[in-house]
Amino acid sequence: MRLELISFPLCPFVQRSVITLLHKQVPFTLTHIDLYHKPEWFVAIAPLGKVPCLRLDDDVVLFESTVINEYLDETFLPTLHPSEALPRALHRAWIAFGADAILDQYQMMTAQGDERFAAASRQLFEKLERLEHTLGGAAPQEKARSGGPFFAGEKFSLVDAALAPLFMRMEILHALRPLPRWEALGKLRRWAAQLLELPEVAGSVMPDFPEHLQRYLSEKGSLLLRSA
Ligand SMILES: N[C@@H](CCC(=O)N[C@@H](CS)C(=O)NCC(=O)O)C(=O)O
Repeated sequence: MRLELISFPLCPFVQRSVITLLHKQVPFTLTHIDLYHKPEWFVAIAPLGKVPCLRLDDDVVLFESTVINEYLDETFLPTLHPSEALPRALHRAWIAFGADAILDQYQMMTAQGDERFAAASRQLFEKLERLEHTLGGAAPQEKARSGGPFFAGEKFSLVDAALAPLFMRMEILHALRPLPRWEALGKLRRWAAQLLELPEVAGSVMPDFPEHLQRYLSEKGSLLLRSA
């Protein structure tokens, strides 16, 4: 089966699927498009007009990163999802949580005006702090953890693939302008560091990704670059 992932190079949702494909060592091609000038062929095949889309054998098109990742996970075994229904449901819930945090992060990176910037930052950091406390607490999924390095302990899961793009951007932003509330999240940062070292995560973005992201932020007039 031929797999073509349709991408925008800076998109964290595409990155979720690239990580999953690389982790599972599944051959695929990557087609980048310009989201500001969407090609007609893309508009025709993408029901929501968003990347990622996964085209199978030039025929069927899947869309939505969580759906694409679950399809890849079920098709190219072994699975990265827990085998039991409750932990699997919790993993799906945290993947959805991660998607919301990615959107908050995007809002923070591109907010125009101090009020919007403050609101987006507040929403993002409240989520990150909640995640930090969940990792240390008595939530049901914690019982499966064996002290890291990943979300569910020793085994890399789809939660790791889904959150690594968020963490990669947090570290890049923190390097551009110190973010004390991120710095304070010890467990998340240890988890992030483990993820960012993995070849499937490091190789999921173009070379010089931090510089590309910084250029994008600069074009967007990001308030994060104010003191950079
Ligand atoms: N829920 C979607 C979100 C994908 C998404 O927002 N992609 C952005 C780029 S990062 C996009 O294609 N935006 C184009 C648009 O909204 O027109 C997923 O998980 O795949």
